[in-house]
Amino acid sequence: MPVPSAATPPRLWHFRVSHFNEKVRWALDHKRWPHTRKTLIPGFHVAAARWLSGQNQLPVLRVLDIYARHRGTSSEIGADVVA
Ligand SMILES: N[C@@H](CCC(=O)N[C@@H](CS)C(=O)NCC(=O)O)C(=O)O
Repeated sequence: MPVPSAATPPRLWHFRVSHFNEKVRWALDHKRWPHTRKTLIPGFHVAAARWLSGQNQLPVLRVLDIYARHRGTSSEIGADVVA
């Protein structure tokens, strides 16, 4: 995946403490992708996760300028970022 523009950086919706979420933070940091982060609280995350991605789990990386859609699993996100 090409590096997204800094004008519309991807937004990572995540839990601060979670290995799935850490995997994606690591991939973003490793590739030095400009991005913003929104930390959610477990239990209160469901509405946002569902609205963003149609499922209940985090992390979700919102990459509007590339795919104009939302990505779901940490494995998909990590593979895209490090590709
Ligand atoms: N296969 C998913 C699993 C993600 C996952 O299990 N996330 C947990 C946090 S570690 C979660 O969001 N749990 C809350 C829920 O299922 O409502 C991925 O790799 O992203």
